Amino acid sequence: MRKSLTYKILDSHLVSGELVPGREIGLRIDHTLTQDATGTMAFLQFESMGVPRVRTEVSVSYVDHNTIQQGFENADDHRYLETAAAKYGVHFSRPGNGICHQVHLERFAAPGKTLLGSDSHTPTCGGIGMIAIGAGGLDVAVAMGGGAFHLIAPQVIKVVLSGKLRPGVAAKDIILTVLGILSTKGNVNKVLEYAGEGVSTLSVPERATITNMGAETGVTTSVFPSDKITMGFLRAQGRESVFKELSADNDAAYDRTINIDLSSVVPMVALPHSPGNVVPVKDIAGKPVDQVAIGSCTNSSLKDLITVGNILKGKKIAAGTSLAVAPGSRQVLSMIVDSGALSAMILAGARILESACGFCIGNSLAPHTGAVSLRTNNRNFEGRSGTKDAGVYLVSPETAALSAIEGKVVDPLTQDPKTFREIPLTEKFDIDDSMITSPLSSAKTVDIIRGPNIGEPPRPALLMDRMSGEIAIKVGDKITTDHIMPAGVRLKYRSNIKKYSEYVFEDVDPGFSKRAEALRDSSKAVFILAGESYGQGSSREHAALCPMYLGVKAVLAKSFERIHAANLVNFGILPLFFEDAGDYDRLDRGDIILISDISARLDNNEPIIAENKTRNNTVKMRYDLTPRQKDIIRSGGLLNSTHTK
Ligand code: MIC
Ligand code: SF4
Repeated sequence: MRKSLTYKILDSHLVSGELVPGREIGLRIDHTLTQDATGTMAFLQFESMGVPRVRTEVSVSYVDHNTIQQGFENADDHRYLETAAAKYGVHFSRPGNGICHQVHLERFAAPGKTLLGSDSHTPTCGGIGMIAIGAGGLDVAVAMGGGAFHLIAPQVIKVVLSGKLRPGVAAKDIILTVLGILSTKGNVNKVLEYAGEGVSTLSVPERATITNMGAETGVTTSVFPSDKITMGFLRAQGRESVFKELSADNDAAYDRTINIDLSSVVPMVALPHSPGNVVPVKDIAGKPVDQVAIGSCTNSSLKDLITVGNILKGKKIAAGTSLAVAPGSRQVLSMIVDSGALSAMILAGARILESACGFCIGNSLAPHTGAVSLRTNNRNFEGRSGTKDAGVYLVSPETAALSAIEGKVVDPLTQDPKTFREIPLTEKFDIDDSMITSPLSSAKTVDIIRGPNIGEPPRPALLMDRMSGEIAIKVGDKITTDHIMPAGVRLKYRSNIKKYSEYVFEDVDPGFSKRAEALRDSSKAVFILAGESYGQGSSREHAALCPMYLGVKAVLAKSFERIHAANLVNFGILPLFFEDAGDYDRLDRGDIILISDISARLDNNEPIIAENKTRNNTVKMRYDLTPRQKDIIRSGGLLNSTHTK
């Protein structure tokens, strides 16, 4: 059969299962990527597996999320990660070197390879023709140890691009258009594969903007072909030797096709509080803007920032509006110095931030109360910016820069097209890998340094066949992992599970953690009741690990997002969904629930019955677990099952 590009790469990495959509497959992983906020736990888990050195072609540990270093915790994590990388054969990208996805694209990514990253925006490297997938830290730890990554063989959606973007319209507007079509739910176990003659009009970093934010649709990943433009990018990075031309077979079969004429794409914006709330920028043009923030792994490439510099040149930002810019990498930063874009930004009044996640993860630059904040990042979940009642609007760098000058939302299409100077493809990037420490050839002499913030990863208990307990929280649809496990100022507790667990559902229901703990301590099971698409967003496994620590045994939801469902299984929590979604209304917080006969029902694929002792009713719950996942659940999580193998 003629193959899609996705299936070609999957096929060449298949180690188990049958490559049929809907079936579980195991993949060989060539590259792994971790970042400090998920990486510390991933390395602790890797250590507890007892593997002496990583068994991948390339593994890189980045420090980009927690770089604020308020207190000793972040710095302790960095030192732990640096020493662990040296011991286990991992490249270490030091704080200040840039955001993991941007740096991986620049310095490591290679067409046709697989990449597993403990960050949901790992698909960024799909822009260069990799199958790049986000997962929980534990899955990445297993891949570092040479284990396969298991996933459901996806359906493939072909996105055919034709034509060319008009001046002032950007790659960000393409992915926002795709989000407008697909929304943020209902796309689990799908891949977006880009094709068509419009592809050759987009540079690799523009393609990466599109694959990066594809994560917001909930797909497994997104991928572009590898072509002459890819070759040019790799040559400019001094890495042409890894180039491989890749595309789908002619007439490959797809599960769905979406056609986008680039010349008709218009500037788009995602309104608060979901990346799927997409409307044309013209619909909100003129709205006063308090803050503009340009950066994040979606939009901080050299082209993005040169575009911003060109727009700001000779202009000043409006009084009453602040502008901050965070270049995606040290390479980008040094090149905007040379090109003059940086001085244009500084002279316009921009605040220049470190090359790191920064405001995107909400650990700095929280907007003022009730502010309108225009940002180029990929997520605008309520409260993620650090200010609960601020409204974050996601836009392109073009829209952001123009709006900073005017102090109100500007539609780039209303400007003279000459405002947007054509930016030629970069022929030579500044190459300086001195902030990446290469692994030592021998690990013998390395001592891993652990500060007091670094604890042991807790292990779940074996599956209970009978769970008796209480629904400790009832939440609605589209609960993100930011709702479950806030990042921002709490990020520094990522390696201290006991402390971090105090903040589970902090913004949704601050009493949850104490309530759950009390139930756990009286040997009661804790249940979470949720609506559609539970666990959207980040890959942070802490959204499963900390609830597990608090005694959560099962989540009863209408539906789950892929990475989070896998994380729940990895930590021994049952992800159960309603056979009849209407049953959600027949349960409430505080209800006493009994679930029995779990093992036998899992064995026989029978529904699991939740008996509601408070309301005297029963509800039927289903599960989407492969035989391998059932084994993991029975052993009380992946670490237990990996360890005992
Ligand atoms: C995010 O964008 O939400 C993060 C922070 O990068 C997360 C990872 C994390 O929570 O550490 C992600 O996207 O997976
Ligand atoms: Fe960092 Fe934001 Fe990208 Fe997450 S989305 S990796 S926090 S820049």
